[in-house]
Amino acid sequence: MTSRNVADSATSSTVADSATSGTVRLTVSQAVVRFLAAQWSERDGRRQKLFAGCFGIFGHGNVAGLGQALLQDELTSGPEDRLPYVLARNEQAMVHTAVAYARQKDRLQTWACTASVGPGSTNMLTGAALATVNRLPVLLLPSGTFATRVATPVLQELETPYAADVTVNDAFRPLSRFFDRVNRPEQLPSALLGAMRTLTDPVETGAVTIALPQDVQAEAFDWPVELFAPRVWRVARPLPEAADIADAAALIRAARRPFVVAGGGVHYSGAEDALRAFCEATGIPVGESQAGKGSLPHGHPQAMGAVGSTGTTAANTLAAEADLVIGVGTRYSDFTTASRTAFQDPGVRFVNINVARFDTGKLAGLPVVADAREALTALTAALDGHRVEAACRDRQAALWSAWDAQVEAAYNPPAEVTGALSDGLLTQGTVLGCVNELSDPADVVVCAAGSMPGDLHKLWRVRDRKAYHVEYGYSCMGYEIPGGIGVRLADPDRDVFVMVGDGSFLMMPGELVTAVQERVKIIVVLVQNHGFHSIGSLSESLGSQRFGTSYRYRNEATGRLDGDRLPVDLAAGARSFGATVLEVRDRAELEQAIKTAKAAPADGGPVVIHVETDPMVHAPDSDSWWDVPVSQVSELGSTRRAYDAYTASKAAQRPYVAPPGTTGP
Ligand SMILES: Cc1ncc(C[n+]2csc(CCOP(=O)(O)OP(=O)(O)O)c2C)c(N)n1
Ligand SMILES: [Mg+2]
Repeated sequence: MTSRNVADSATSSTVADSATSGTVRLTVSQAVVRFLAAQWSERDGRRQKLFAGCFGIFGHGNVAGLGQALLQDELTSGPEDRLPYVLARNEQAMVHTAVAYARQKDRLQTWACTASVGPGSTNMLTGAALATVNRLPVLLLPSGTFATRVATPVLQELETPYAADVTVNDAFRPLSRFFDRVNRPEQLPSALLGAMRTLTDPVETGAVTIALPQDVQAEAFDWPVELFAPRVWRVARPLPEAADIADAAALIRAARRPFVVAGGGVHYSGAEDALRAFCEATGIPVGESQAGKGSLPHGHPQAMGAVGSTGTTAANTLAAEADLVIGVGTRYSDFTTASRTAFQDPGVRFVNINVARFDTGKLAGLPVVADAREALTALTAALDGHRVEAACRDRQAALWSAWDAQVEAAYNPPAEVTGALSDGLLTQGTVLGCVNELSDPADVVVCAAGSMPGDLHKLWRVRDRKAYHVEYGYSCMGYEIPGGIGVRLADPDRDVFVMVGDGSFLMMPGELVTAVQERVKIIVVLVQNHGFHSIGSLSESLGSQRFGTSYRYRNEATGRLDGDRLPVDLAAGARSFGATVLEVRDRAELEQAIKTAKAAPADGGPVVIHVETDPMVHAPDSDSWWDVPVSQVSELGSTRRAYDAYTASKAAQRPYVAPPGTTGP
């Protein structure tokens, strides 16, 4: 850090820099910023800054602490040493942006996020949960009320009668993989080191929180200069145990119908080529979770696409028949296992390759604790010459072409479907098809909640390993726009298509302003269907009659929310934020708008394509199930009928507890 360029040495803290004392006098906030700017990550011999910058929204809790430190950094540090600051519009959103950035960077880089005391900080809680659920690194710096408590209670302080040291920031504890509160400057170094260790550990990573009381942020201290020396954190690739690989290979050789479930760990490890080599050598087919989609490119003979509740019929048929499931980097969420109904062979067993021992134990699988790329490479070698029967491979091809024909029909619906659409609206399948076909292979599609994640999972043809970004660990409405910004900041050479429903848009439209401010080009495809179509369909299937899922006036006659549609104009709303908005009514206009958006300048800010769809045309069926409990007693016939259907489906649910290597049900 000796290269730091200090503008005003008379007032600068670096006056205290001394080779002899070996200390430097800085505030806690200045120390945080200086430390973060000097952290690097490294994997496979490549190094990058661990922090691309710091998002923030200031209030009295951080304006004079971290705010002052970021200002001083911006004015006095060279571009190489700086921790760039970006103003966001909502604290939850800035965490989403950071997390999306980290995902696009394979968890090797992220951002810090500073928020003010109270609501600013608690706004970050949802982002924290999303990061931890998805195992994506982000550093959160919530501000706390005075550590000294001199004038307690201060503005926005939570007073807890039975525990004077509880603050709202304690709510971060269950959501964080590492939490510390720095009440004294002396505590900062160990907090920072613990935070970096966690962020760069592929097993532990997630939200990392260092709570900084507002008075402590401004407190000066003599820090050892070594604290700020550049530091490199190597992101590990743990190797598998030889005995585990031998056992896994023996199970695969003995299996008649093995099937791979590829999860997000394939991407984070960069194991796509290793997976492809494994599949090509063995002929074993692959189904993908949401996070794992794109592990094999569309069109690869072993790529059966999405598996589970929103899966393809090809992957789901093979999953149902599999006698051995090889999970690679998957958490086995309920969507992936179709709530534990996807694997129906009575003798099915599991081999679980995962860097996290926690995940390897799931479904009573054989644990192979290792980096996905390393384990797959070792397994391919151990299986030398082994191949599934030719008939299995023929079956994969037949199942896939049957499914792909359904995708084609969803993307280009036949005249009998389009002719019956209300008001000549487009189907959601047509919208996804147009974007899929007119985007470049490397362009990234971003989505998180509503009916589109499921449709994208089934339908979207992924042609590049980093081109599919659906957040479905937390499935958080409002992630889409800030997430798209994060992807674009991480990967400015790719166009980013943010697919967002009207409901999700209304949750977090304000980050369009951040995209305008930073001139970040994201192409937002805003799908207007006047409410929560996904939950409406779910509600109907569960006997709840689409209750409360449509955006309508309260009807004076009925007293219910079943009046006329609300006169919201989301296109005008987006325009008012400074975005370029293209409104389309038919397929030709949509295609033209996508081309116009792609041709828009790279630094021209967000382009919003507003399209209205007919939500009643569904994507092809997955032949699958998702466990959402239905009321066991009801005065409504619709609910009683749904309960009967629910109990019938529930009968297929299995615990998967048999040990690996055993036979029989
Ligand atoms: C923050 C948050 N609140 C609630 C939900 C539950 N939820 C899932 S999808 C959805 C509706 C999404 O509506 P929209 O974005 O319009 O998409 P559509 O269902 O119409 O496709 C809701 C309320 C959620 N996932 N996230
Ligand atoms: Mg909607």
